[in-house]
Amino acid sequence: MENVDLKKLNEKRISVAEALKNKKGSVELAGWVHNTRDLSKVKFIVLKDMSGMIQVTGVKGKTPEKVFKDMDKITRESVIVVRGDVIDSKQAPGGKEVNPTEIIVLNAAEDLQIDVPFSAGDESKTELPKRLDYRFLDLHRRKVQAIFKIQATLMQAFREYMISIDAVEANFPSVISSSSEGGTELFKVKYFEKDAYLSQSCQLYKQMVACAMEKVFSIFTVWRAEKHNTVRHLNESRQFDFEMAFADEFVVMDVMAKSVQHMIKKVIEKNLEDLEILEIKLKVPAVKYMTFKEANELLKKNKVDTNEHDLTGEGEKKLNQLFPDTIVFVHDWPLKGKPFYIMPKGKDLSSGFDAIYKGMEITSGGQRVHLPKLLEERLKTKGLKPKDFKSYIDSFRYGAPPHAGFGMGVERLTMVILGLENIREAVMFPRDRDRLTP
Ligand code: AMO
Repeated sequence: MENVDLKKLNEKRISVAEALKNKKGSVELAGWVHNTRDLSKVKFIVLKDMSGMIQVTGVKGKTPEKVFKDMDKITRESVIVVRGDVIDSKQAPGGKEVNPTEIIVLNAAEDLQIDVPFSAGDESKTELPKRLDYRFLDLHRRKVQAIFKIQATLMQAFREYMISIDAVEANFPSVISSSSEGGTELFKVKYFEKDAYLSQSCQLYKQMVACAMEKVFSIFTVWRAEKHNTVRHLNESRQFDFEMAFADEFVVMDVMAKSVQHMIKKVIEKNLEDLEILEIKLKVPAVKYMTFKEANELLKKNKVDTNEHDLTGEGEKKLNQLFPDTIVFVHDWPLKGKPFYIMPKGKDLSSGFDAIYKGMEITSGGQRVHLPKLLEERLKTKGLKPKDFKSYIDSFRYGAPPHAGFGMGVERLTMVILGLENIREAVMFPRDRDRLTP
């Protein structure tokens, strides 16, 4: 184990991608040992960093003796600095290799095969629960990195789109005093002498801000104490939230569709290599609108079981088969199937909607109740106490425009566009019923 001057290393080091692209002659690289191979007279290390992989080739009699001698002793995932010369090589992957003059081991990895039954190689067949137990190692894999690089692009592109329509990014409290979605799926926390809860959504806050600042957005973490363990639910997840004044559900469905189209376009542009690693072909989605009644009639016609107040999982899958690569907005949702803050439309229907994409609900939203009297009624109908929502109801007494918005699951969107079987693959460190570490 040796020390190097990290400031100097940063000044001199180039990335593997740069070395592969156009560099010849002396270089300094740093990264992880992906693999080693010993053919007795020739030894190889495959070095990886975030930009790619390059072969480091030692040749007996040519490579400095000590460097050559130690090359095959370096364990996989060890962190090394390689100094040497980049040369063209027909046999090497990428057409270039490094002839090392010096290899410095910054931190040797313990032997993975012995200490943990885990392989950090891209070919690893390790099951998801084990991978999540060793997520810090799992994150060394290019396939896993590709997922999170794409997710980062989604978040960046969401921000970009929102800023382009003059929405203001907002932060909201994560500790709240009462439910924001109705129901009982809240994590209780102690807040000094009071009982409080972890935020289940920023719903009430984004509405209050939109009523003052017109357009607001956030990428917000939410907690839901649902006990079920499914491949599409997390207990801690993130949402792309948007809220807009002077808008109904049709205005915000359009905003959502355009934001997702922009996000996917950016992924196609920026993450070409990551999509290749994951073997995903992405298309910018088309958009389709239908009422809940129309959706259910269509599903019945296709012999799919339907539900009175919600779409069934099977129904969501069928909509994807009927309209592939399309965001299907199902609006005029039954009032009973939507939370108290959604504006009623007549006696039984609402201004709420869900968006289904690639066989799964990714978003729900709608126009909100901005009239205090009606809001009190809606709360009572849902078995909630208006006094627990005093400041929220009061906010609509002093200049609240009609408004609408949506919340879209960050992990759900990542999951569906990358065809992941389990939503946990779309979170670096998932929190579910059983998992609180790492
Ligand atoms: P909703 O509860 O439908 O609506 O959530 C919005 C979107 O967030 C994602 N999502 C989840 N993802 C993973 N695990 C969960 N447990 C989970 N729960 C929800 C889904 C879902 O479509 N305040 C409203 C939105 C609004 O009206 O603006 C809300 O939270 O993709």
